[in-house]
Amino acid sequence: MIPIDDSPIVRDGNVLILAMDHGLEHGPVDFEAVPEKLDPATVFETATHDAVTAMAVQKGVAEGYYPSYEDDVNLLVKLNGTSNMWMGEPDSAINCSVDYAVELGADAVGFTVYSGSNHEVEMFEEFREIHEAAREYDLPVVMWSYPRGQGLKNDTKPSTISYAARIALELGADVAKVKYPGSREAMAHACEAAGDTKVVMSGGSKTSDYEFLSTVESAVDAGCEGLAVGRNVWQREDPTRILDGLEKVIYGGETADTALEG
Ligand code: FBP
Repeated sequence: MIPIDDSPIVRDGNVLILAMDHGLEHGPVDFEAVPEKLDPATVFETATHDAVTAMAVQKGVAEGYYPSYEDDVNLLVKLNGTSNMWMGEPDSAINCSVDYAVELGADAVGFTVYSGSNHEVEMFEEFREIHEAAREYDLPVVMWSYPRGQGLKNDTKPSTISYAARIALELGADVAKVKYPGSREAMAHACEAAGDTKVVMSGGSKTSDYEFLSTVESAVDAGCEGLAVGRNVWQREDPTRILDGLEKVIYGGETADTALEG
């Protein structure tokens, strides 16, 4: 972990990553209710909102679409990813090198680690390689820290999320992206476990404006430094409205109630 407060992906100590790697991770089904969002340019447009500090995409989307947005959006290139078309212990193929991410204009890199999977050993080793390569370029490293596998019955239980946050610190991640463990107290413990590694909450499937902002409020209050979100922003009819609200909660310290008033 290195200090990243001067990085472009950080605003006032906080991070708001707009993730759009779902076409790989989940498939086009995530775009069924919002078919126009199948065009990555529409989500890059959303990422020009001031609240967003980086847009997370896979290499192919970065290659094709980032050149038109490089002046207005910071880029986080996800270095591994997987489809959900196969069965077995969780794993994720490395599909982009740090060197190539830099060529694409990356301001940060992201990597999924499925701790608890039977592939954990290999994933930890792969993380070591990308982490040390990223250090050569002073690029922040964001770990999608997702305990998952046949030995884990509940991947959002408080002790599991605290463990996920700690693993990110131990392995050198600058930002740990973890799921919400269900309560402010549990999230506070996870943030403590992460030490100086920034913890951001994972957005999850779409909920109502109020429910989503309330959870973000609770996470920020617990010590999270922001959010990495996809569906809860770009699956909405009006992504700008929810980003306005997130800006108030994350950077302005407002409650969900006041953030939704304006
Ligand atoms: P969401 O906010 O839409 O959950 O996106 C965050 C994210 O981590 C994406 O980067 C990724 O595609 C997806 O969730 C993975 O979801 P899961 O593995 O939990 O199905």
